[in-house]
Amino acid sequence: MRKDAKIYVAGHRGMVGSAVCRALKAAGFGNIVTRTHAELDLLDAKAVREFYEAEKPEVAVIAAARVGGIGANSSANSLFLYENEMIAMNTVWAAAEAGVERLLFLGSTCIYPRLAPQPIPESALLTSELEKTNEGYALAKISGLKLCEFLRRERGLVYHSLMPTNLYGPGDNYDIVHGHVLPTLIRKFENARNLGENRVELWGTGSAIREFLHVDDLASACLFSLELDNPPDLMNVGSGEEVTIRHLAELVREATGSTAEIVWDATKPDGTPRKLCDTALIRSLGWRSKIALKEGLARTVAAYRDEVATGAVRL
Ligand code: GFB
Repeated sequence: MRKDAKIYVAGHRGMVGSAVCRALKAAGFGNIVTRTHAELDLLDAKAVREFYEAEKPEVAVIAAARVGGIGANSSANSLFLYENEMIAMNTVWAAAEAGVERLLFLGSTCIYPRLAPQPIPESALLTSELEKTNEGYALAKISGLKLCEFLRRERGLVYHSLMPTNLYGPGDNYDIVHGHVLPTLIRKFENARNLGENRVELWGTGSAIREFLHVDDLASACLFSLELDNPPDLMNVGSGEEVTIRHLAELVREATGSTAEIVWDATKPDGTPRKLCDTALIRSLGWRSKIALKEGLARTVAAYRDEVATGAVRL
């Protein structure tokens, strides 16, 4: 990619989009186009078409999405399906119509079947049933990546996708009910430490296994894949570092300095039992993650404290 290429980053205020913008700027890409939600509603097909026609970006990175943890997804599958489907269709289709040469679409490893072989290879896509708690989100992301694949095949456009595993990092959403597990645990243990509470209630049984990737590692994978002349249609991005939710809780408790006892609410869902992605493909091309979970966790707790202190935190 030329350093002066005009690059549109959709979702630049989110955790992923802001990390992608940071990485692009650090790598010397200075011509980045963004729009806030108030300036451009990605659910509005006409507005998105007009935006692409007016701006004519050469490259687009689609990091905009309605995201959330198991609580948010399972209580609003319809909303997660509708909004993410519209965002994907509008941003990808209008890009093709406006002649955007290159597009990177971001999804999530929840597109894979609930009981996919572990570690999950890209070839597991659409081989069996999805996890019910995030079926809406997964279906929308599958549509988005398929639209990229079809456009590439039919029109020769280099539109491709990355599927990151569970992400965390600065700028995350710390909402106790709607957030993902890692940021929610940071907030719960921080609150317990600050308020001197001696117990923290967590969801499920703690037996589910998740893999976590720092968002700056994902941003580096985005730049890496955009620099490939002929990227695979779909590539997983992960750290290979798996933990049970129980162990994660202990790590977060330690990172925050809390001593609260952990209590499990087994009436809440565990979700997919295990979700480790197979990263052989992206590693074979030369990319690997750099930020280990313990280090990333320490950095994220520090970032959370800064965000709270400056009032920038998303709760
Ligand atoms: O990140 P998370 O909410 O979603 O993690 P998924 C859920 C796991 O953490 C479940 C446990 O096993 C929960 O039982 N958990 C324990 C908690 N305590 C808590 C808590 O206080 N809050 C939360 N949120 N979980 C998401 C999908 O699945 O993964 C999204 O819903 C997306 O669509 C994302 O794909 C990457 O990992 O289960």
